[in-house]
Amino acid sequence: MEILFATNNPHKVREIQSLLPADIRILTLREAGLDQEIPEPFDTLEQNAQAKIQFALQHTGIGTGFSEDSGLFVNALGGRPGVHSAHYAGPQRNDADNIQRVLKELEGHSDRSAFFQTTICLRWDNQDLFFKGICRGTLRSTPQGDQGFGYDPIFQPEGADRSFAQMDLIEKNKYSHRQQAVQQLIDHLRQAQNSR
Ligand code: ITT
Repeated sequence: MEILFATNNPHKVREIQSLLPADIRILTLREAGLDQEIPEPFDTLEQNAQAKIQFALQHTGIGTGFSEDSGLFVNALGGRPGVHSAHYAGPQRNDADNIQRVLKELEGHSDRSAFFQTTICLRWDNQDLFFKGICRGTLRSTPQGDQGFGYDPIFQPEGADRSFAQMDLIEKNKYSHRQQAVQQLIDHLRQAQNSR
């Protein structure tokens, strides 16, 4: 099976493809002929995920696919950067700048707890289905590691002693928000395949 994944983020493609069984292959936006930024105008992960897959399907003419919207929610910052994680420090969407802004805003706060949350929206048989995952942890005061993407260098998941960016993909997947949501996506795709 080949399924459209409506994202412009190659790290998400890599992480999700690594979790999918060998017989489910991601079709990227570029492979589907769409090479543009997809608008994310809403305040919730769910609404943005739904908007992304709707936009991608409309512009490619494909009938089925999924999208993913995610973010880092920092408790001492009232949940920021949240849905604005990708461009928190500005439209340049730069990971290092985003990290510096979060660390600066956290200065003086003793509560360094945070969580990643992700919502996948699967458009299947003309229905939108949502799958969610959460990974709780704490924010380190200095970035560590060079793997992964986004806020990985400062995020340490509960139960680990190092940052996501110090882990390889297999280890990150043991904890990650994305892995939890993808597992539900796989279960749904399997059930749908079996009932055909
Ligand atoms: P698409 O919208 O094209 O899928 P994007 O990077 O713009 O790609 P989002 O709008 O969902 O994606 O923003 C998610 C941001 O949250 C992402 O750019 C990172 O800054 C952060 N993020 C999400 N998951 C993460 C993870 O596993 N590790 C580190 N940072 C993550």
